[in-house]
Amino acid sequence: MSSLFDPFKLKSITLKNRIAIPPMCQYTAEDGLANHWHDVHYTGLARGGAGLVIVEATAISPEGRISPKCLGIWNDEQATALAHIAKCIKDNGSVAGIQIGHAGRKASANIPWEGDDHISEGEPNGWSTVSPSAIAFGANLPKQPKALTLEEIQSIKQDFVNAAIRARDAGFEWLELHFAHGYLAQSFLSVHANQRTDEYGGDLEGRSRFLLETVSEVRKVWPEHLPLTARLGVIEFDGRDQETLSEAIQVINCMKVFGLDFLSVSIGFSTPDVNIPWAPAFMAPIAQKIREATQLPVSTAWGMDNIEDAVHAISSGQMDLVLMGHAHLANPHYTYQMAKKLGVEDASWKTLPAPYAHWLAKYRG
Ligand code: FNR
Ligand code: XEN
Repeated sequence: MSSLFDPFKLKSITLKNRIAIPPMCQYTAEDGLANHWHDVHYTGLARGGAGLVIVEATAISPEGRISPKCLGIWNDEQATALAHIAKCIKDNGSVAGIQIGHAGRKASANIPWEGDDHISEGEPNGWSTVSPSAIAFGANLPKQPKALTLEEIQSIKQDFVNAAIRARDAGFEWLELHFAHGYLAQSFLSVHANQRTDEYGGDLEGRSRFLLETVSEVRKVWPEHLPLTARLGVIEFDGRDQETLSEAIQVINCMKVFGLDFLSVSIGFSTPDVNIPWAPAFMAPIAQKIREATQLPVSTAWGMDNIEDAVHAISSGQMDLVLMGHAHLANPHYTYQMAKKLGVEDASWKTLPAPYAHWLAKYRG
């Protein structure tokens, strides 16, 4: 059995421990461009010691941004700024990952601290949204999206491929396709959002086609020796959980055939009518189920925010990596502090308190 601070190897990449920081939007970009905030933020996260730092949801097209302040990777200027972030992460001892995605019918939203709702029609910083079908998410996101044409679907797949090429050339070594949280790809899979009657809707084969084709096309440009991963909502907590989980397992097994190396297990968020059983580590047994049913290495987040649950998740074989999000937002050195508690030393933490305390003890007696 593995321990939290054991290395994790996938393809040619070795993470120095089993702790990963999941993608978390910073809502501080202009025109999709990363800036000094992102450099400092991601440097700090890497410096704190996690084996993997995954850069926030980065849009494959302007319309694919969740908000006007989200990162983008649809042009070369953006890719250059992202290359600097990848270097910041690597120079500070972590593997640099990035999540690429399209927000679909949840796009064109105000940033959380300005409402987290759709930007009204006609406002200069908003745009019209797209989805498999013309069905709004509802609740805080009422905008009715336009149903994608077959031609537009092909073009969005190509946007994913172009983004993967830019991520590769920018120096990222771990690519995560955003197939979760009610954004475009998850919407194709979900009956809540997809009522199409053509080959991209209907039965599971139709609803999973966009996801499988995207994995397959991206795999052709993403280097074979680097991990290709996806974040997928495998459960909605909408009362249809057995069916949704069973469908997810079938789709993940197909994605594996098309070249997926790892799955970040998450929640669908395709409908506001859910009853999520919030509790510490509540997604861990679901991640384990996916791991056992697909034989893919997996991670999950959602309340994995204390050392006991993190240690247990890895040592009991529930998952291969633990995603610890807001714990690292509150304290970028959270990994380092867990290591200290467990008595793990890491030479790369040379300016952090533990070695410094050692030096003080030596010279002060
Ligand atoms: C998120 N989350 C998220 N998820 C994702 O797949 N892409 C993203 O860009 C974001 N952005 C984001 C921003 C902020 C501010 C938060 C708090 C969360 C979800 C995140 O990755 C994670 O799943 C949740 O935070 C739950 O994990 P923790 O925080 O309980 O460890
Ligand atoms: C549906 C909300 C799940 C948590 N969040 C996920 C985000 C950004 C907002 C918060 C994401 O996946 N980009």
